[in-house]
Amino acid sequence: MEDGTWTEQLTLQGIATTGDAFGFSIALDGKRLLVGAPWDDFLSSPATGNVSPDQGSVFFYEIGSGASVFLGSFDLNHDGLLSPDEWRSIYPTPPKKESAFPLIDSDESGMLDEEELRAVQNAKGVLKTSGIWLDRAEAFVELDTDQDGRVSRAEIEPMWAPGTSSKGIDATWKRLKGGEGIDFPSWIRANSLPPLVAYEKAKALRAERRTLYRMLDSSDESGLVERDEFALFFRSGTRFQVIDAAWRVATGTPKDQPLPGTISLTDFIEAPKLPKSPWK
Ligand SMILES: [Ca+2]
Ligand SMILES: [Ca+2]
Ligand SMILES: [Ca+2]
Ligand SMILES: [Ca+2]
Repeated sequence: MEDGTWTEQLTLQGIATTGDAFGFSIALDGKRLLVGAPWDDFLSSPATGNVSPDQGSVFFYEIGSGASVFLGSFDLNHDGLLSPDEWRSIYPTPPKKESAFPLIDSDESGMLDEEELRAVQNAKGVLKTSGIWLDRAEAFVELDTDQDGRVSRAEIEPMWAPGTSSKGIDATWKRLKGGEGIDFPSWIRANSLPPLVAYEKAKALRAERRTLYRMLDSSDESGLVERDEFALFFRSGTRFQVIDAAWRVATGTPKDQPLPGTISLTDFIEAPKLPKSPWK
């Protein structure tokens, strides 16, 4: 199996929980992985919370393809390899002496292939600049969700923590001269992208919240978290005013508005503030 980060791309149906036999069958094809959960339950009606049990699902995962997009973008003669000249052309200002190339060219072929590029990810020391390029490439592939070859203003938002005000994001976007979207070469060469460390943290938090949402919903598997499931955040006996106040914050409900009965997965993931998880 190839090294890299496996990201869930698409669930063809349902949400796997205990008893769904997630991983009952798997199929691996190069960069793609299919995982079967033959007894997954399927939410047949989100409105009523009706669940059709044991309908089965297939989960679809794909390995990050930052290195291949990187290679494709800077491989000017389309031979599937990066020559020293093509490599130098990536730098906004090529350095007098380029020392990274021979280090990345681990088979000493005089050319860089995709595997050699992939090995540079998260590199430090002499390969720091190249490491950042490849990390940026990976982030680009993840963020360009409509795959039009540009990261748009909306697509860059996941680089910040949930609940970040759009003002700060707008300022960064302006500084990056983002306009209608940032194409791949500009993304790699950009002076000041938001820090990838913060992006990784924001990504981890969102993934954690996604799992938490499923856990909260596991009492009735309605596909939605209701107010009483949200109460699982709190010790039994907690005053309902305390829970309601947290519910108001989580659902982003203004003071003069009545509280909603449910919170959607997206709103939950992007909530400015959630109570501390009771399972941590
Ligand atoms: Ca080439
Ligand atoms: Ca090589
Ligand atoms: Ca895009
Ligand atoms: Ca529920």
